[in-house]
Amino acid sequence: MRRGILVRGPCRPPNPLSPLDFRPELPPVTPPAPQLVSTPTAPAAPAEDPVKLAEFEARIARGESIEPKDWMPERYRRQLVRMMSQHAHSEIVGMLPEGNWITRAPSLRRKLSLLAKVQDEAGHGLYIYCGAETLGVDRGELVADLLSGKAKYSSIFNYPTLTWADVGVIGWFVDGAAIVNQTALAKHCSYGPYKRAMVRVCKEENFHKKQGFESIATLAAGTPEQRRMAQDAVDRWWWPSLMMFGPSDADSPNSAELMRWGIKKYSNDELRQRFVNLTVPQAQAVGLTLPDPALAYNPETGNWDFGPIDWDEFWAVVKGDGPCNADRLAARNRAHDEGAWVRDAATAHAAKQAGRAAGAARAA
Ligand code: FAQ
Repeated sequence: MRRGILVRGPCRPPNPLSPLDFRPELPPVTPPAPQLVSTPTAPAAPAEDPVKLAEFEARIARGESIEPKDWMPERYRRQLVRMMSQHAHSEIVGMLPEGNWITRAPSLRRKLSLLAKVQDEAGHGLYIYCGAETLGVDRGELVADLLSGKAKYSSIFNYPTLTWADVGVIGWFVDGAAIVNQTALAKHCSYGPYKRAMVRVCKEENFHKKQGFESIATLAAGTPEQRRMAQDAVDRWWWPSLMMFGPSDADSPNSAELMRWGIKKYSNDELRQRFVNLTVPQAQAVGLTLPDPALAYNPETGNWDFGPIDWDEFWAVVKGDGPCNADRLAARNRAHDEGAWVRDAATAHAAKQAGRAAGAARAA
């Protein structure tokens, strides 16, 4: 994909040089200093009891986990609901681009692993919705916000999967980016349920990344046509994958508050840099080129410097004008409507069970 051009296409239908050896986190990088002072549109926090707030912030400073029944500032609760619900929606919508290829996987082995991966993403979504519910929100309302288009989900899932190689690159780049982001949450997030959920999610994402990279390594070592297909997928997914980490720190209204309260440990730019540092040697290992002429190792910082990100494209996709936004929402709405009978049956079953339990209690 050329920089700045949104591809319109069918939306439905320990050694970094070793392709199969991944560690979720890189050694520490020296990132550019975060510029979180400018918080363009961060909404003001409601007034809180100063004593409780000071106790809460002392707990955060001591590295204690905040649990659902603990006192927390309203802004902390709202930030977590926002972030966790967007994350859960991303996992659910994220099933669609790869789901597009389940019926066309090139072998039984590839089909089985893709089926398992897509199911895992569904599990992550449900798991994170459960985590969000510990903050006193109703999952039905969160899902309604997704279906109406009010809620955000990750920009990356608004790009089409045009060839089989896209499935491999999603595992490699998208799960790879998710691991970098979520390992930080699993290790450091101050909210206990979210932190614990991320431990299991990261283990599964790590496996997804391995299967994606292995698939791309196979294509890269295959026929010239397979190799071209792999390179084309890398070219199209690289920049959108960097955008997954969110706007640059200077334009990130939520980061300062999230970092102050220990929800996010690292800024968007720090994690993006970590991902680039991790991925460049992997691309070199399979002989594929990352589509950025400015990519260069910087011996002073120990980082791979990269070219400018097209933030106009990012915001266009976030605001609903990506190649597949409309299609993704339509697909989710269709699935929700077609699943109504399952929800009705589960509700009727629960009512029957509750009635039986009440009858047994009366009889005892
Ligand atoms: N797409 O102030 P910030 C996955 C929004 S899971 C769309 O920097 P924050 C697994 C942001 O919400 C991928 N919107 O926000 C998988 C905010 O809007 P709001 C999801 C974006 O929260 C793999 C506004 O821009 N991962 O891939 C994006 O500090 C394969 C300003 O941004 C997570 O959710 C974006 N990329 O940082 C599944 C991880 N970036 O709410 C299937 C947890 C920003 O103020 C297949 N989340 N925005 O209206 C996070 O780490 C953070 O929430 C960020 C955003 C980094 C996503």
